[in-house]
Amino acid sequence: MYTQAMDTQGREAAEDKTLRSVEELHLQQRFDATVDDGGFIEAKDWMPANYRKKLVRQISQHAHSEIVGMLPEGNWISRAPTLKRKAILLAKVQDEGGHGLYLYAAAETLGVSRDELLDALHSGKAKYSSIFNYPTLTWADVGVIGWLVDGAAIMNQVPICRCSYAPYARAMVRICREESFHQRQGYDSLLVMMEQGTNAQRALVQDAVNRWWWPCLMMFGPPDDQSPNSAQGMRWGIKRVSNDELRQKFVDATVEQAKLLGVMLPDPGLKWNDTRKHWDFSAIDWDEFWRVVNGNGPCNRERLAARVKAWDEGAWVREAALAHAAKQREREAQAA
Ligand code: BYC
Repeated sequence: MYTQAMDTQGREAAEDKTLRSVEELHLQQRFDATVDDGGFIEAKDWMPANYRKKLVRQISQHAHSEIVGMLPEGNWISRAPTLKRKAILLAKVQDEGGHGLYLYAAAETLGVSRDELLDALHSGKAKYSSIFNYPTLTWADVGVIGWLVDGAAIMNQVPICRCSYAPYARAMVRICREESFHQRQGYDSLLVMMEQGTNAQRALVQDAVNRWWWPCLMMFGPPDDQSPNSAQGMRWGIKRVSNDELRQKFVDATVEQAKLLGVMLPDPGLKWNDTRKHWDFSAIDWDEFWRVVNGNGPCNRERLAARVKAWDEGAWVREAALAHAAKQREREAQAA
């Protein structure tokens, strides 16, 4: 009797497993076909566990980058040179906070909680963009961040509007619109300094370009042949264009903008290649990139400490909001 029961259980389990895997195979085929056709996956659709994991990784890193990205420019809000520039910068930094929130919300649709994601950031486990570990030394840095950092961000993010995961793609459409305003305001601010400023102001712009150029090229990530996430990311339509291709597109677009602005890009190897129909540029210092990514850039510790401090000091706001929501629910329940 006992043995029979064991047998039955075993058979049922085996049948169940077979049934599950047929079902899963079917779901996998449907998923693959959608992704291969350039279609979109919604939060409620079946998806492979690794696809979910890869998305949580990328979307949360992206969200953290937006939030940490508020810090270098936030540093200049109280020192903006005019009321107009201050209002623009306030709006821009606030936009970055909003981008972080859309992206955390997109990551939450994959079944992770915001607390988990923020814990990973605050404990130093999660990555965020290397670019935000550099200091903003002068007002010209704010313009250069708009022009070059947001310019690189747009180049990288426009293809993500077609990412196969629909909630991420939808968030990116709005983010990209706002990023293009950010880039324009940065370029405009630099143009004013270059065209109407003093020699000292023009020198500040050139100095900021010299310091930000190479870190901006690193934003696109390691070279394709050293990018462990690229192949699967491209196959799944999470990534549409490769790190190196985007970096090249950015260089090609920026060289022309630099000419109009009247600044030099700090690379003696920058040269038009008539065969490739692209600008050649010198080798990137990937040791510096990995140093920064691994926590040893000029401002890594300062940035993380600022985020942890803001989180700790904001605890009372979160508690008050939760208490208010609980009271409201209670009142609604009593009224019903
Ligand atoms: N910084 O295999 P790979 C903004 C990591 S927000 C740090 O090529 P993937 C803005 C990478 O995570 C800018 N880490 O990775 C905000 C991976 O490590 P894990 C942020 C980097 O994912 C406010 C390892 O290196 N944009 O611009 O295929 C104000 C190997 O790389 C970086 C996004 O997040 C880096 N730069 O490609 C103004 C866009 N690069 O995770 C502006 C969405 C690489 O395996 N993300 N790593 O431990 C992406 O498009 C891709 O994730 C990346 C990297 C192109 C960044």
